Order: sequence, then C-alpha cells, then structure tokens
Amino acid sequence: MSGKFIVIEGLEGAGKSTACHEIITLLYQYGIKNVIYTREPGGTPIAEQLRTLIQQKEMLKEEITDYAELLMLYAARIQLVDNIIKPALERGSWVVGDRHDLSSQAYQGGGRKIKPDFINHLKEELLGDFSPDLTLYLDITPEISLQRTQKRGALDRIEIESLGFFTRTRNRYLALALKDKRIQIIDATQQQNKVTSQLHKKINQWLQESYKF
Ligand code: Z5A
Repeated sequence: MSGKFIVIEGLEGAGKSTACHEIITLLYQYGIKNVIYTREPGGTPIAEQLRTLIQQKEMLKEEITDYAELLMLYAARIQLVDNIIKPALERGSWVVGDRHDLSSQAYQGGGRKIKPDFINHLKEELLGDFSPDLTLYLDITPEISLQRTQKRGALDRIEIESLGFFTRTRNRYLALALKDKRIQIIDATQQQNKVTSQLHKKINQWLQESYKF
C-alpha cells in the first residue's frame, strides 16, 4: 500500500472535523493532493445506515444493547475499511479519517466497560494488522466536551450519556495513547489557533521523520 492513513480521535466537540480539514489542507501544501476523507461510523451506504441506527435515541422502542452497539460499529467499520479505505490506499491515495478503531476501544471499552480482550479479539479477526499510520488524539475534558456539544442543540443517543461515561472514555483514550508511539496527544482544550499550530507541528514532524518530506 503506498497511501497513508491518518486518523483523528477525541471526545465530541474536541475539534475533529476542523482538524481533518486542516490536515487535508496541509497535505495539499506538501504536494499530496490525492486525499480522501472518511468518518466512522459511516462512509458507505450501509455504514451510514448503521450510523443512523447507532445515534438515534428511539430505535423501534427497543434498547440497543452494549454488545449490539459494538457489533454495529464493527460492521460499519469493516464495510468502510474493505470497500473504501483499503482500495484507496492501494491506489496510492491518502486517507484522513474522523475516528477509527481507537474510538471503540475508548467508548465501548472504557465508557461501556466491555472487556478489552473481547474488543481486541474482534479487531484482530476483522482488521488483522490493518491500522492507521498515525493517530492524533485531541484531548479535552468531558466538561468542555459537554459545553461545546450543548451549544449545538439536540444531543444524540451517545451524547446524552453521563459524565462518568465520558470520563471513562477519556481515561481509556489517554491510557491507550500513552502506550502507543503511533498515537500522539494534542491538548485540545486550548484556543483553536493553538490547537491548529500543534497539529501542524505534529504532522510536519511525522512527515519529515517518516517520509523525509
Ligand atoms: N462512536 C463510538 O461510540 N464508538 C466508535 O467506535 C465510533 C464512534 C467510531 C459519532 O461521532 C458518535 O459515535 C460519537 C462517538 C460514537 N458519539 N458520541 N457521543 P462523531 O464523530 O460523528 O460525532 P462527534 O464526536 O459528536 O463529532 P463532533 O461533535 O462534530 O465533534 P468534533 O468533530 O470533534 O468537533 P468540531 O465539529 O470540529 O467542533 C465542535 C464545536 O466545538 C464547534 O462549534 C467548534 O467551533 C467548537 N470547537 C472546536 N475546537 C474548539 C476550540 N479549540 N476552542 C473552542 N471551540 C472549539
């Protein structure tokens, strides 16, 4: 595969959408113009339908169980990886992803308390050794996340979870990021321009060190 896969992660309101846009612009300045943007869950017709099911508050008057949620997220992910991301990388395109597998480790593993071994087993079976070349985790507190999302209006099924859920999710993100060199942490509690400048610094450094750009 000659393309590269860069992923942005973080709690809602961390600034992931903005960061994805910044990265695509930066890559363009490096002459990397063949870049696609993906989001998870989503990005294919089936994955987008699953996204709607996962996010809506009332689903046929039936609760989505934690395991069903996890499996729907993996179903959406494998549709996206096999049908869009891998073919793009094989063509030499770069992919900038708004969330990927780390979200499941953090939200379903940390937030929902599903055993990490079970999630890792699913990951290994479905994704094998496929993983992002670089992940940037935008770290914010659950309180800041809530402030930013509440400004947007109606909250979805996951966004209405408790502060405890988001605290566990953030803690799991941090724990996983600290033990993996391919995950870099950015303090996203700062003003937007400072977050953007950190993001540029990390990408520039990574491109220069890994690919001698
Ligand atoms: N989910 C899961 O549980 N497990 C999984 O495996 C996966 C997902 C893949 C979909 O997420 C939901 O699925 C998500 C996790 C779960 N649910 N929850 N909760 P999503 O990625 O589609 O939705 P999101 O995380 O809710 O995205 P978002 O709210 O759009 O956040 P964002 O993209 O990180 O932020 P943004 O749109 O760039 O910015 C949000 C607002 O904050 C906006 O008004 C900005 O102007 C403001 N902002 C951003 N940065 C700053 C700074 N630095 N200062 C001040 N204001 C800022």
